[in-house]
Amino acid sequence: MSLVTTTFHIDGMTCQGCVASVTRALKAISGVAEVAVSLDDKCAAVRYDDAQTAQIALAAAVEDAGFDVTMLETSKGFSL
Ligand SMILES: [Cu+2]
Repeated sequence: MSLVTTTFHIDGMTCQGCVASVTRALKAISGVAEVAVSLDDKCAAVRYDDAQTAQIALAAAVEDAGFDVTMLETSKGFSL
């Protein structure tokens, strides 16, 4: 399986509760392997299997949780 990492810029996170909401929303998506959310940097790095999901679905999940999302960059190169 080949994993892709995408970094999202997320606006609207104000506390660790928001971080937890974003993390939960992303981890609920099948194909997501790893999520790292930073409140200070207002971003989330997501490692996922691009055969199972896509960055647009990840962004939509975060938007549904009530935050504004901008996709920053995607890089291939991780494999398990
Ligand atoms: Cu909050």
